[in-house]
Amino acid sequence: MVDLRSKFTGALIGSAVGDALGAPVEGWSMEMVRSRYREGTGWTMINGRYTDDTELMIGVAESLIEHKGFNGADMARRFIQNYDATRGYSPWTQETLQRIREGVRWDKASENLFGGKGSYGNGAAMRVAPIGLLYYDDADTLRDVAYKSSSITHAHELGKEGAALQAFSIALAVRGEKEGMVPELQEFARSEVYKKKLGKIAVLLQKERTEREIIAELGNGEAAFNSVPTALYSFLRFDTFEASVVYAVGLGGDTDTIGAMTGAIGGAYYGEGGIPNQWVERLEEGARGMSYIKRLAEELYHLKKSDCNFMSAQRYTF
Ligand code: AR6
Ligand code: MG
Repeated sequence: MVDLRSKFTGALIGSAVGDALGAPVEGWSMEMVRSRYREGTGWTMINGRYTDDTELMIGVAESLIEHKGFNGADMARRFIQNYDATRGYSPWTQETLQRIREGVRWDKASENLFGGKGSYGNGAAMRVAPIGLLYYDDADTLRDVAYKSSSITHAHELGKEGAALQAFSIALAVRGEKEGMVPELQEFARSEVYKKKLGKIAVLLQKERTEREIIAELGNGEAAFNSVPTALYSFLRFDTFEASVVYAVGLGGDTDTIGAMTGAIGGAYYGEGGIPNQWVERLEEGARGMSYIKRLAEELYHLKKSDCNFMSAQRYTF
């Protein structure tokens, strides 16, 4: 049995590890990634520097902890405060954060992107791990908070749904439900696009598939629907954190984000102990580095615990 605390730290550290492994090869083809890293597992992390994915995830965690739950204005403020231009933010996210800084409401600034539909990029899903952890036993609140947190930068239905599915995958991983994950997610999903992809995952898992098939069927791009299912598949296909993340990054494309999302689910399932030590040790430190991310995970865990105690105390009182 992996204990809950280790699942919380595993998810956040796992996400950062996947991001840092994928970052130096972001946008590369599968063949190019393979020529940079070695065949098989045992990869050496190149420099341990994380990207916007982790920086935003840190903002999500900080805000949930500070407000003991979701507060949109505060979460947006943290994204803006933590913003580091060298971390590879998309131009649309930069523009949206700038608009909020100039006074546009946190849930309005992203609405007018892409002809008024908003972005369906994976930028909301890649940062959602703290939400999957805090609400792992409450699917309705998890969905609601995942949608709202997405709408800060990603207003498109498919962007929000991608974040909710990624959060729910993490929740199921916390609960140790790997076998039943796809059917549970199919029931949870509201959009046909994702229901179809989940159906494909179930079929693809039935026998050995080539990387090329996986990329063609599930995708490896920046759209949430072309990367959230790919991360889930990468988790489900293997039995270790390492094999899943190496596979996810090895597909090429949006490697940092698919790596981060696979790492978050894997970390939530196997716990911190399942993540190779040499990767954790190479993760950047500094003001918001590995130790800080770990501390955030522990604070989220304590928040979850106190929340549960409060709820059960209430049940006894009334
Ligand atoms: N219509 C057409 N194309 C779209 C739409 C739409 N409604 N929405 C998104 N795209 P974006 P992200 C395409 O810019 O999700 C960073 O490196 C469009 O081509 O919101 O914040 C992160 O680490 C758009 O440029 O970015 C991630 O790896 C693209 O999807 C990655 O970038 C991504 O949407 C995505 O971050
Ligand atoms: Mg990134």
